[in-house]
Amino acid sequence: MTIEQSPITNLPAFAKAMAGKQSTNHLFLRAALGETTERPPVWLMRQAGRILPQYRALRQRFPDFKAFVKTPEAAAEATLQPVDELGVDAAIVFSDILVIPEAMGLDYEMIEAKGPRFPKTIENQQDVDRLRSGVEAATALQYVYDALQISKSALAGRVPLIGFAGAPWTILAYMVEGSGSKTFSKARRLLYTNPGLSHELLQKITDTTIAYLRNQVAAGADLLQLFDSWAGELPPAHYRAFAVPYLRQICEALPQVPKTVFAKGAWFALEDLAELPCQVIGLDWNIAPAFAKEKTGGAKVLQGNLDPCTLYADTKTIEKETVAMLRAFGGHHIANLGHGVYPDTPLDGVRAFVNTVKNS
Ligand code: 1CP
Repeated sequence: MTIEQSPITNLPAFAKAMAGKQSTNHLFLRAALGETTERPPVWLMRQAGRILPQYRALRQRFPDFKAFVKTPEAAAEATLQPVDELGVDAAIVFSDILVIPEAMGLDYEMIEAKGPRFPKTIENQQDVDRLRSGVEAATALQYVYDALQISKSALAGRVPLIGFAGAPWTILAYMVEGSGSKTFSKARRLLYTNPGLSHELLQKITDTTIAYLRNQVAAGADLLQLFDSWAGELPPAHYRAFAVPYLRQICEALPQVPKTVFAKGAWFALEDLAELPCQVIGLDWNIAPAFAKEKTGGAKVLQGNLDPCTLYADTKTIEKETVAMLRAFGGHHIANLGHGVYPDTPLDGVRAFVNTVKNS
């Protein structure tokens, strides 16, 4: 099947543009566009990072994570490392979802081995009014666009380059909560106590994210992934009211490239997600492939969803579990884990996973 005939996409301009590119490995984009491919493409969420010795060496030059992210040459190096070391079928630009709150005026610190912390959080109308948004906020992220541009030319078409952003609900959660959280109860509480303010904040985040992702595409991103890491914290009605409409706005604003929505824990929202104008739905490991296929009705390519903990097992177990997952999806599938690879995962386990998919 050619890209133009693909049943689940309508991106003729994109298909034409791709035909002219010298990319040697189109597998990931072809699969994302719904083509039947000779094998599923494979990459890993959080593939750039501590699992790689060369990342750990590079990271030593930057005691501060944010300084690392803001040095485009270093970020591009981290972006290419998993392609060189593991032979994955896509690169993802090295950055973080928290650059958006920072660009909007809410500064954060990345605390070693703990995670992000925002000294000031969003509590009231004044806090929301003070935030920059849209094109103006997105201009502060030139370092990400530079990292994409350098990565793209260094890749020289070897594999496609993924750009990304956090989904508005997940970004709101960090801005209100001030860090990761076991319950996200402050953020969830705001949706009940001040729905109007919640929507205002979500709209400002959405406007910024759209401007940011447009710039990412201009800088060379071939596909965009939205990470809704805390989707599973919301009840279905709230996910439908406070998350899905903003995901829709973002997808609609970026018709030029294929898009993936990864909403962790949102098994209950698969039918809603299937109606978004995106091509790929990312799945976490709690979702059985058959259940996801049924709920999305064949409308989307599915990405995922091996339990990241599988990669701590022996090679034979990893091979067996990976083959079982590939069979369960049975095509229209991009192989990945159900969430980011854990930093202490043995590299041999990661290799066993990637190689099993590549030899399938
Ligand atoms: O290969 C890649 O995917 C690298 C690029 C990347 C991406 C896509 C990084 C680098 N972060 C992210 C996305 C991201 N960041 C998400 C969405 C994906 C997910 O759910 O895992 C989230 C929630 C964050 C926030 C974040 N950044 C955390 C989680 C904190 C919490 O609340 O639990 C942490 C620890 C970070 C720091 C970070 N970002 C990236 C890396 C490699 C690191 C660790 C820094 C280091 O150890 O060097």
